Amino acid sequence: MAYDAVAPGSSPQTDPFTPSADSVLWRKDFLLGAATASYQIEGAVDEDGRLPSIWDTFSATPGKVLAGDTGAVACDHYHRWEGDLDLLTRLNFEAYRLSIAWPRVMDEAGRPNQKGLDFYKRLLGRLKDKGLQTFVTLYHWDLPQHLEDRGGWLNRETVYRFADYADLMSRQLAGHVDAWTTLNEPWCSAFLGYGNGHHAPGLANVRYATQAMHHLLLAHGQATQVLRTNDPASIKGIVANVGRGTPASSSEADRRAAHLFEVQHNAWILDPLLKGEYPADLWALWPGAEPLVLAGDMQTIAAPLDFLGINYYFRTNVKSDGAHGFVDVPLPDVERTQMGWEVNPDGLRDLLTGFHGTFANLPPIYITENGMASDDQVRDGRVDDTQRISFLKRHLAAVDQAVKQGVDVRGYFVWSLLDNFEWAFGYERRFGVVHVDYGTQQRTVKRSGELIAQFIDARSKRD
Ligand code: IFM
Repeated sequence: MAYDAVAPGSSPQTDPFTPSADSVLWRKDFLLGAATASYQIEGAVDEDGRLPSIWDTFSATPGKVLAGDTGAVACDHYHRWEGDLDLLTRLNFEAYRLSIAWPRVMDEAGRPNQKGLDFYKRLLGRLKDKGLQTFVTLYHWDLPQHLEDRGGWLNRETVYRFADYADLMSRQLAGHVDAWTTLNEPWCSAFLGYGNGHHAPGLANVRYATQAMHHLLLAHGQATQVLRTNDPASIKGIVANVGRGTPASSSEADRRAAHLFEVQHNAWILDPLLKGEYPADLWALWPGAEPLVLAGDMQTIAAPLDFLGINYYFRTNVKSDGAHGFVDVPLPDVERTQMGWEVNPDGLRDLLTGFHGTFANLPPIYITENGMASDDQVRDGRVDDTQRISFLKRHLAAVDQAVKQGVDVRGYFVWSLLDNFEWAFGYERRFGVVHVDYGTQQRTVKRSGELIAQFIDARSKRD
């Protein structure tokens, strides 16, 4: 399949990555980085005082993760972090987005675990020495298991424990962090974790999902206040995964279904953060599933953000389920990734311009994740990830179009630096711009990584 319009005689594998001359990508202050997350790369799950997380428990439960994979070793980044940070500089990235494993840095009584803290101090110190900007996420899904044993995100106590954790981290790491993000993708934590059970902790009840979401957002709001006090020099935000829903037909019912899809995926998170209220249509979709909200909660949740992180992967075509919901109707003959996700760069542009039109107080945006999985193989020491190269070019062009339509997008992080543990899909799905051989832990820069490196180098040399 051809993924890109290419000049005769050229090939998308070898074409340099060259955005249009007037693209925002040429602006030297448009940050280009790569992202990872603790449980997906670190391994070393029982070293130096790290406690079990809900993902250790979930992945050890038969049937929950493809092929029975777990994050016990992952990319062994806990031991190989120096080489991995060298890859970032080899690829000329200007920023790195990582997450901290909460169970690595605090014990059950909330006391600091010095060895875990030292790991992140060394890592962030090295990134600063290398001149990279650091985007640090406090919660990318690895909740300490002892908190889940007390109800996890269904228990309001977890909100207060998260604020304590934010307090510890921002006291310890102030000066090492350019941008804090409280949560990565609360939709996944709440809906996949508590609503349909596809992710840890594996509970399946929509009422749980809405209560978990409320507590996650409240934890974000409380943590943001703490971060502002302890580390005033950094910027603070949250990362939302957003979904584009399009109607399967022009019927009123299908257009309503597409609207409800976006309410469930986007407004459920963005409305409380940016308007201080849950979208009323969410309760049309899920009657009677309103969470318990205490006085003052919504004000805490809606405290101003310095930036909003947006993660975007695919578009979903939906139709009415004949009642008050929607069902997916995957389009035939469209380009898809190894995940089966539809490739649709326009969806990213349309969501960004839509948010810009909807929210008067939309903060500056960073695309904190975008990328795709493919079944990449090393052949003769090379990985020609043709589809990824084309995917990245087209999504970056979509970001540029959104900027030209007035959206304040300040940077872009590819997901991911390394192939890694893709949650319920284990190690089969490869998202990295660097290939990882899980048998030997050998890293091989893919062609996409080489082309990104060439572009950033060329940009740095432009007047
Ligand atoms: O791997 C995940 C990441 O942890 C969160 N955002 C989506 C990615 C791809 O599924």
